[in-house]
Parts: sequence; structure tokens; C-alpha cells
Amino acid sequence: MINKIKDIKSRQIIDSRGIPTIETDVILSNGTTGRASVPSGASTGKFEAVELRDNDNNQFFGKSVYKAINNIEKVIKPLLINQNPFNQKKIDLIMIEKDDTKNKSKLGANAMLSVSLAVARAAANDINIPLYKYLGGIYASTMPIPMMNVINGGAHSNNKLDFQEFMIQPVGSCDITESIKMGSEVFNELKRIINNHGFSTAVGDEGGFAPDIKTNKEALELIILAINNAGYNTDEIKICLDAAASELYKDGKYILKGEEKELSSCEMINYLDNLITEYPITSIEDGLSEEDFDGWKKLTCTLGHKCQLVGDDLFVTNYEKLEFGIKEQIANAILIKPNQTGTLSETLDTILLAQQHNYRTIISHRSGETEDTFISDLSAAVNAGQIKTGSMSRGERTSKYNRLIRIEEDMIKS
Ligand code: 2PG
Ligand code: MG
Repeated sequence: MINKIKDIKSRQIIDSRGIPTIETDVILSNGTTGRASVPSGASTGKFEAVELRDNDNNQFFGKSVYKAINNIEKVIKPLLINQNPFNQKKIDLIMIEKDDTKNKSKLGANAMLSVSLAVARAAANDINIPLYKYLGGIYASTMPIPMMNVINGGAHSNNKLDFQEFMIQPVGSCDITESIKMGSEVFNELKRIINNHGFSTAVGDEGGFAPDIKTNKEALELIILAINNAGYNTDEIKICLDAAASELYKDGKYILKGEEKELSSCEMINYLDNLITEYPITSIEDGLSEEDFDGWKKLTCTLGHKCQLVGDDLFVTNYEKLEFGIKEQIANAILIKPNQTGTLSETLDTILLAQQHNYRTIISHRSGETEDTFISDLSAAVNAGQIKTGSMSRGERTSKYNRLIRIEEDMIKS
């Protein structure tokens, strides 16, 4: 006998920036519960599914999510009571059809995703298997290589650095446990170096340092020094960037304030080309703006054979946008953020499309996170290959790494 959905309860909790978000419990007829909460971005893509907020300036500076919670209580819950939690596609479809907008603006992608993920967790808990195994079955067999954020700039800090994220990727590690060891050693070495330079070692939203430096090259030099001082070389640990260039794009130009540069699309491509020639950079996310398609074509043509080019704001985890990118040969990898699209099924569809067309997949956190570790399980379940989930600090980031350690242990054991 299948245990059906008996109740759904949602509440407002706060995320890692102290901003409200939604947590939902899905309760089955035998009392088994699945809980999930949703993250929130700062440098959001223009075409992301809508995060429904109350916009009531009298509370939480307009950011409360009571409307979205009310939608779960009054609209979603009555539709899902007595549904089979193992039929994820059907559950997501019921919500998608009820919402009936292109961008989930009626029910809110935050409302829908919290329910969607909690349903999957309830199902996994009901049959008493780890979430990654429920999602991926025997197909779930490889652990992702993490991209670890070590220096923050852009919208994630208040320093002058133009690019948003400087990450290290321990490509020479043989498993998650070793990746995390390498990441932790470099992170702590970097802290010492930044301190010795007289900068603050305070961290930004994703747990990376946010020293008061101005140029991308300064950040890259600090990181390379940390890699070497920690006893590694740049064959073992590579550097990945998220330029988050949509944030830099104004009137057809890329404004790099810290660098004191204003670049055309072609000049920006050149700038990135020079960076990857000079430094051990293997991945650039959102190297150009989400609306600069001609630029993206040129970027892919010029750098695509020597660098991973990741579409985040560009694709917003959206199936049609990725289809367009594949057709136009734009980028060669996609960042996967479930809350950009709003349901688990749609997230999985986009991942599958990417994998079928040899686009690499990187499962990602948001800059505003919760303690929920769903993305760690997801990354293993779909053999994503890579995960980007912040730094070696801040509990909402380290919880994802610690979950990966447990998943790896479970994979080896079983
Ligand atoms: C990004 C993300 C996560 P945000 O741009 O890739 O690092 O940031 O959640 O602010 O969009
Ligand atoms: Mg990004």
C-alpha cells in the first residue's frame, strides 16, 4: 500500500542573509515527513522564475513570503492531498498547470519548489533510502568535483572587485574527502595571506573572503600563492570564475569599475582570453551578459575549446533557453539552480537535456542559502560532475560539503 500525501505545512524561516524564505513539510498518511527549504539569489538572472514576496514595506523590508505560504496552504495543498508522493512528475505538473504562467508568478516558484523538494524527501524517507539514491537509483555513481568559492566580489561583497566569484577546483583529488581537505587547506592558507597583507579576513555572502582589493589579477595572484603555500600546484587545483557579467553590462558595454575599464563585447572576450592564458583558469561562468547572444557566440567560438563556459543567468536552468543555446552553439556548460525554474521535475529535464548534448552540468547553491542540503544529493543522483556550493566557511555552505562526505561514505559502503 502506498502512503499518500496527508498534509502539507509551510512556514517562514530566514536564510543566511537574514531574509525570509519558505520551509515546507510534506506529511504522508503513515506520518513520514519530508522537509525542504528554498534559497534565494542576489545576482538573479532576468528570466528566472518568480520568487513571490509580499512587498509590504512594513515587515521584513518588503521581503516576507506570507503570500507564497498562503498559496501553498490554500491552493497547492488541497490539490496534492491524497496524491502519490512517488509520482513526482504528476505532482509538479499539477502545480505547474494550476499556476499557468510562464514564470510561475501566480503561485511563486519559491512556494512550488519548497513543496516539490519536500515531496521527494518524503518519498525517500518513506522507503528509507538516502535522497541521492531515491533520485538517482543505481545510476547515481559518481561524486561531483566541487568549485569552492574563496574570494567574493561583485554583488556578493562590498569591495571593488568586478567579478563576483573566484573559486578553486581540486581537479587532482580522487574523492570528495580529499577535495574538501585540499579546499580547506588552501582556504585557510589564503586567510593567513590576506591577513598578512593587512586586509580584513571577513567573508562575503558565500563564505569566501572579500578583501579590499580592486583588480581580478590581484585576486588571482593571492589564490595562486595560497595554492602553492598549501603544498599544491596548479595542475592539481584549478581556478574557476563567475564573472556574473549581466551585472556589469550597461548600454552595450561591460563596466569594470575596479579595473577602471569599459569594454565592448569583443574586448571583454579578449580580456577573458588573456586571463585564461595567463592563469590556470578552466571555467568561466557568465563571462558575458544574459542578453549578449552575439557576444556569447563569439565567446564560445573563441574560448569554447579551451575553457568551460558556463551559462547561469544566460540559461536560468530553463529547458527552452538551453535548447536555444544548444542550437546556437552558445556556452558548453550549464549551472543548475532548482529555484531558477521552480520544480524538481523541470530541473531534472534541463539536466538531462544538457547531458544528452554534452553540455557539462554544475549543480549550484544560491548566495542566500538555508541549511537544506538537497543540492548535494541532487549532484550525486544525476552524476552532475560538478557542484558549486560556496566556501569552506559558513554553516549553510559547509552543510552541503558535509552532506557530500556522508553520501560518498554511503556510496562506498553500499
Ligand atoms: C551565481 C549565484 C550563486 P546568486 O551567480 O552563480 O553563486 O549567485 O545566488 O546571487 O545568483
Ligand atoms: Mg552565477
